[in-house]
Amino acid sequence: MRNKPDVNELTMDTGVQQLLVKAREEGIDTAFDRAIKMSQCGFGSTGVCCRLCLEGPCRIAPNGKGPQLGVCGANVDTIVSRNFLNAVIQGVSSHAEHAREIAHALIEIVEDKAPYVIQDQAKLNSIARGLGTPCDGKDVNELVKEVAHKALEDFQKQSGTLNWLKLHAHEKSYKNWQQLGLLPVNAHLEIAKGIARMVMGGDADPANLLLGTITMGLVDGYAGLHMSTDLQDILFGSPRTVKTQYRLGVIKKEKVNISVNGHIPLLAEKVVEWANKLNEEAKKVGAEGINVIGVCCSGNELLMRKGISVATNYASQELPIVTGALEAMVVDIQCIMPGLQQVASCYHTELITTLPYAKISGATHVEFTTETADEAAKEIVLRAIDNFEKRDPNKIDIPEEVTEAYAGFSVEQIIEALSSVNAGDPLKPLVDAIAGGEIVGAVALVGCTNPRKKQDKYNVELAMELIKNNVLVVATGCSAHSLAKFGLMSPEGVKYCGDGLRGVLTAIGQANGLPALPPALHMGSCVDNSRIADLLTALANYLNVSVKDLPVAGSCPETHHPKALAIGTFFLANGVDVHVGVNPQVTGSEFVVNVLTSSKQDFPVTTDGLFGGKLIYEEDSVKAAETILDRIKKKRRGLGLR
Ligand code: BF8
Ligand code: SF4
Repeated sequence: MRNKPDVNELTMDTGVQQLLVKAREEGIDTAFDRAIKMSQCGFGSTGVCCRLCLEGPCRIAPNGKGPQLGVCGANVDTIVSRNFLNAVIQGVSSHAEHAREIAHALIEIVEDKAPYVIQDQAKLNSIARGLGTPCDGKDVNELVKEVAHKALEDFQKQSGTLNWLKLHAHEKSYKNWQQLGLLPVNAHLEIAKGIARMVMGGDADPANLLLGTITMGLVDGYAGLHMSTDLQDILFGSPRTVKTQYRLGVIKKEKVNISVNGHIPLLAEKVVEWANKLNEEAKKVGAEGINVIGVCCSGNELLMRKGISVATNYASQELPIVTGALEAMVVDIQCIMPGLQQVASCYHTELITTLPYAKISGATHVEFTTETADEAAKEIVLRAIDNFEKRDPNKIDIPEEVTEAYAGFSVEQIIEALSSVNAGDPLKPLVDAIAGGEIVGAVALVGCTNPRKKQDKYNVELAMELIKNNVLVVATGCSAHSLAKFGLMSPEGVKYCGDGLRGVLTAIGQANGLPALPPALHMGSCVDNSRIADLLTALANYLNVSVKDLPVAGSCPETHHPKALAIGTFFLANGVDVHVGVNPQVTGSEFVVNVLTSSKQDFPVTTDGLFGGKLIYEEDSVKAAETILDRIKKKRRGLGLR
């Protein structure tokens, strides 16, 4: 095992560094330590290991040395493309399940079985109209039920394509997928079909497998991301600009601290509600009140709609426990490290799982259903209050730093901000700035942090390079946390921008009563990448071009989860270049690498040729920014812009 590196090699976040030192002193391992101990297998990291049947595992040796076919005769291209499809399916099923749960909850709510109140009737009407459901004369409950049933059809129908794809896809992209025979029928059917084609003896044509992966990307985008966002906006309200705080300093010594970690906001919203209701109870045990803080994407969801502060992102999710001042960490699903329980067991912190299909041994389980949402949230908050007195004062150490940031930039909110500059034609100021070159293009910085990479460094470095070169950044997921922590989501961040971008952000900001808009606009959680797709579709419609023609790209510099690969596939299908900064585990097949990463003139079948976007794998953020800029400039030339 390597010696433990200095903590400042593991993360840019000084609060996380402080707690990593504390954890080491207390003999506690975190994900950063486990990443150092865990060597990476060369076969697995290039995608050439197949474990799909009991004839194997089979692995294809690099450079033609050793066996070049699995026992069944599968070659390296088949094995790598099947493994890639497998990863994308995992991401898709996470997002589709998220959307389905919200649709199901909406039905329970309007049938009076679940204690929530529909918050956004304007969004409800607009989604209903988009789905072709007449609104006139219907009450809210009736309309919610119809919309929710339309959503559930996307998990049941046996012909046609997803209602949510028809609702949101750009017409030109839609036609392209239709011609290629890639339109998904229903989410569950496609997930099952994807697994069926991936199994031993299924699809063995690597090009066909990769096309099947694109269909999975469409399921992810429409029956996962878009559906989740739309239904959550209807239920909890569409985000509006909020000011908040980031970093571990948001944990308060005098308060009962509860962190929510996960993705589906049904529970997290209720925890906030019950924390407010039980604030006085906390005072009875000597606390000043209750402080709910967010981690990962549940953090983003609560931040976007409620302005709840955010402690940290994925890679350092164990560290809030190490403050010794966290009474409960409540989790639902996705990106929840099982290692949380080992760390929690060293403190008074109670790790509370809530879903019947996502438990962690050793953790407390408080079962959450929408029908019993109030009882579960109340029990969780009361448990946290009880735990306050179990703190060990000698173990408390809370980093002081906090950073202020703005979030809540839904498409509706961005359009509203632009309307302050041009009420009659809100997109015009943005489009004029792109045409004039003040804004060269836009990049969506999305996704994760990964304990194998120095936390936040690659997200922040890439954003800095881009804004310096007048590229507007929008962000979601854990990368949004990185940018917020380092000042890129506050108006002061414009000092890092090139002159053109700074001028535009300052003008729009001032029209809205701010010194400037932040150079990175926080658009939400990972499912909220749908908002980014909607913005691109609106721009493409405005300019009467395809999404693939726009001078934009997506980037996930610190990728860790298969969900990020699913989201990336969705954007590739729309013709948007996608950068990843972590090995996507496909490099063992030259064919797969060429299909995904070559330009259309360099290889017969590429995603660039079929859809207009390609995968860029580059670990160095500065070099990645150069490649992204080159591609953006190429797309500008295609539009006749300098
Ligand atoms: O859905 S950004 S580390 S928490 S996968 Fe996970 Fe990645 Fe964070 Fe959110 Ni998204
Ligand atoms: Fe080996 Fe083929 Fe089985 Fe994979 S499917 S483990 S390559 S025999």
